[in-house]
Amino acid sequence: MIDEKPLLSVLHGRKTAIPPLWLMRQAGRYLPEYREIRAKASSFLEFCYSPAAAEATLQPVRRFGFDAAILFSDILVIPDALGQRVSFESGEGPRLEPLETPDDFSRLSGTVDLGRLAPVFETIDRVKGALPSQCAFIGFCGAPWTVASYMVAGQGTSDQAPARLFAYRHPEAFAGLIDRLAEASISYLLGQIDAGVEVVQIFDSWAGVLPVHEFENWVFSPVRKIVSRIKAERPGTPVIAFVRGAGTHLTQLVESLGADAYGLDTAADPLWAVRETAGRAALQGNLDPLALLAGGAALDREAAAILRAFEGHPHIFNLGHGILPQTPIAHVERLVALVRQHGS
Ligand code: 1CP
Repeated sequence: MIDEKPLLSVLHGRKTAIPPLWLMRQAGRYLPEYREIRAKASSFLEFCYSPAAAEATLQPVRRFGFDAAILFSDILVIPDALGQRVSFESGEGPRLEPLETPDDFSRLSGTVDLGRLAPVFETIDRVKGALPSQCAFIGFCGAPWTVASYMVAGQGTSDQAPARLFAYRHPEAFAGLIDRLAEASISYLLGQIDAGVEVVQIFDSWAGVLPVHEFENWVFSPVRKIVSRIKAERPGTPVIAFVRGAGTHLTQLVESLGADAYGLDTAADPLWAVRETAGRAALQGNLDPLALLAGGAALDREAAAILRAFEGHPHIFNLGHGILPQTPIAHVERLVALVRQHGS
C-alpha cells in the first residue's frame, strides 16, 4: 500500500498530506518542446496518430514531475473513427463536416472503427514503460454530449446552440447519436485500459449549457452508462468524471454516477462541494487557469485557498479547466512548488 501511486491512493478514497497534482491539457501549446515536435507534423490528427504523441504525453511529466500523465490524443478521434471528416485548422480549432439533419447520420458508421484508433493504443504501450514510478497514467474520452456538440456544429461554438437546437427538433435521432457515442466511448476506453492506462477521465466540457431535463437526457444518462460498463467490465480501473458546469447537479452526480472522483470546474465552490460529497468520492480541481496565467500574488492566494478548502478530504490538485496556451512555464513551476510544500 505504501508504494501505491499518490493519484491511485486518492482515487481509492484515501487522504494524502500533499495532494497529487496534474493539470488538464498539461501537454500542449504552452510548452516549447511541444511546439517543436508539433511543427514537424503536417496535421494535428496525424500527430495524434503518430509516435510523437507518446513524446507529447511524457514532456510535461519530465519537466514538472506531475503525479499523472494524460494520454496525448483528442476527444474528436471518435467522430473520426465513426467516419466523419475531421480536421484542425491552425489557430481556429476543429472543423468537421457538420450533421445538419437526421439524414446526415447515414454518413456515419454504426460502430467505432477500433483499427483506426490502433495508433492511440500503441501510444499507450510506448508511454507505460517510460513513466516514473510515482506517476499514474490517465486515458480519456469526451462524453457523448460534448462530442456530439462538435459533430453537429462542425466546429467549436460559444454555447453549442446548433446541437441544442438539433436535440429539441429531432430528439429521437439525437438520442440515437448519443447512444452510438456512448457505445463508441465504452469500446474506446476499454481498449485504452487493455493497452495500459490505469485511470480514465470522461470530459463533459459542455454540460453546463443545458437546462435540467436536457442535462438528464444527454449528460447524466449516457455518462452513467459509460461509468457502469467500465466498472462492470474492468472493475479495478478508477473513473474521473469532469462535468464542466454541473453546478448543483454535482450532488446527484456523486449519488448515482458511480465514478471514483469528480472534477470541479473553476466556478464550483470547493467548500460547498466538500460538504455535499463528504466521504462519497474524491474531488479534483479547481484552480482558475487565469490565476495560473496571471501568476504572482493571485496565484499564491488562489492555490493556497484551494489547498486549504480540500484539506482532510481525498483531493487531486488540478485546474478548473485546461491550461491556457499563454501560461508562462515559471508559473507552473511555482504552482508545483506551492502544492508540494503544502503542510511542511
Ligand atoms: O495543434 C495543436 O496543438 C492543437 C491544440 C490541441 C491540443 C494540444 C487540440 C485541438 N487538442 C489537443 C490535445 C488534447 N485535447 C488533449 C491531450 C493533451 C492533454 O490534456 O495534456 C485532451 C485531453 C484534449 C481534450 C479536448 N479536446 C476537449 C476536452 C477538454 C477541454 O479542454 O474542455 C475538448 C473540448 C477538445 C476539442 C478541441 N481539440 C482541440 C481544440 C483547440 C479543441 C477546443 C475547440 C473549441 O471548442 O474551440
